[in-house]
Amino acid sequence: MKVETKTKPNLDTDKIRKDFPILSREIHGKPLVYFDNAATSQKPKQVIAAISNYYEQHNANVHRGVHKLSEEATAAFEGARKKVADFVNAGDMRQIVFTRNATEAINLVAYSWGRKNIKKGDEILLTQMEHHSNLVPWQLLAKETGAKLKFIPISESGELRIHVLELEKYVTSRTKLVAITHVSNVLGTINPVKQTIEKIYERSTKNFELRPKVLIDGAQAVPHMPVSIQHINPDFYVFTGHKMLGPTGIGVLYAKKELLEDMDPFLSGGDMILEVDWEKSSWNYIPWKFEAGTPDVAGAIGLGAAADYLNSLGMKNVREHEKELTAYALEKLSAVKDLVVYGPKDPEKRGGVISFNIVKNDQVAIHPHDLASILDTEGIAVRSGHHCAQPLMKVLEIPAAARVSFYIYNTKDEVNRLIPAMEKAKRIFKL
Ligand code: C6P
Repeated sequence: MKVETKTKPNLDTDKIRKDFPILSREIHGKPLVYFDNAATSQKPKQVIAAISNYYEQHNANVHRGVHKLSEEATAAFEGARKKVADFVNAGDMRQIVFTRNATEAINLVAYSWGRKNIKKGDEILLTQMEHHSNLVPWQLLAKETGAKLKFIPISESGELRIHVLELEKYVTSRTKLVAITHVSNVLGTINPVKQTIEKIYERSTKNFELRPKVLIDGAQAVPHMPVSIQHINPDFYVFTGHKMLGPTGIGVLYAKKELLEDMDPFLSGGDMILEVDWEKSSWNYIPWKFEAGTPDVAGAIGLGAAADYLNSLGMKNVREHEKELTAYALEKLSAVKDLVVYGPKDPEKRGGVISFNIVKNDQVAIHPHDLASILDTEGIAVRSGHHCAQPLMKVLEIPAAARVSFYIYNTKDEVNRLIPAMEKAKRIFKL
């Protein structure tokens, strides 16, 4: 029997790359290698065209006019909400609130739900691997209310320690909210959010009067793998458009319907009201109760087009492509002497994010900013710094890290260019 050794690639990167005009740019005379996708992704022609087409043909304010253009703009805006709801299997599109980004979505929950439900002595449980966006809003809430923050620790391999004994320590009768990232933007760790939520629910319903609410930060998950919110079953789930081929300025909050109904508005003004009198007002239906003022109509339409684009590739293929590239890059990087990679070694357990340092005698030997600048001279864009996760840097005992992060258009040939560029940096630093 003939054994098939060459399998079909998950994505046709040659074809995909033609959709991204920016990828034909040269940087310092070298073809651009864009490895900073966890910060923001590039945008395909289809998304750019959807935004241009809206401004050229349908531009009007939404939910306000009875004229044709306003109806068209409203239909495109609400159509985008439906596309986004379907993309993450949210169930009901009324549970999708458009925000500016993931950060604003978390702040919305911290203000509207948190100010009403968190009291002195309550506990908010986070993890050691949270992005500042899923930490600072809870710090402010805790300071204002007298609540306490607790943190699920991470293991040596950069995974959450969430076995039963740990959860007994961290989930108590006072825990009112658990907020966890789905995928770490530094370690790449894919957290088992469904199982974690189940364990938390089980522990709290067995032992306590109330179960805590759970918020999942999906900023680094939704762009890169199939996500079914109904399957994961969180109370809140947030993500951001610009990391998933969409434009900047548009993000998403998903929440359970009864929570949205019960929460007070975050921002107030036009469009979020039903009736306004001199002294008081009543609120619009969800989700518009949380979308005060003229929304980012073009942004939502661009995000809808991004969801269409990703659907046309298939999110399973996107995940497989990134997994293969990550495994390849981890193997290639392992040949670079003195290079330390943070996070799980197993590509199954991580997304397409690899943070690393050149370490000698337990010290970071090339500052990641220097490393990133040298890679830039080779046309390779990577991020360096604390990655908006300063407390995690303390846990890892490093000042900063360099990070490559992949997406649908990245290739093994590009990874091959990374290795000599790293060696060049080492030569410059005489390492
Ligand atoms: N991380 C990175 O380079 P906004 O800025 O609101 O669109 O996304 C915030 C955010 C929230 N959670 C996680 C896990 C994230 O990674 C990010 C954004 C970027 O890692 C920019 S700091």
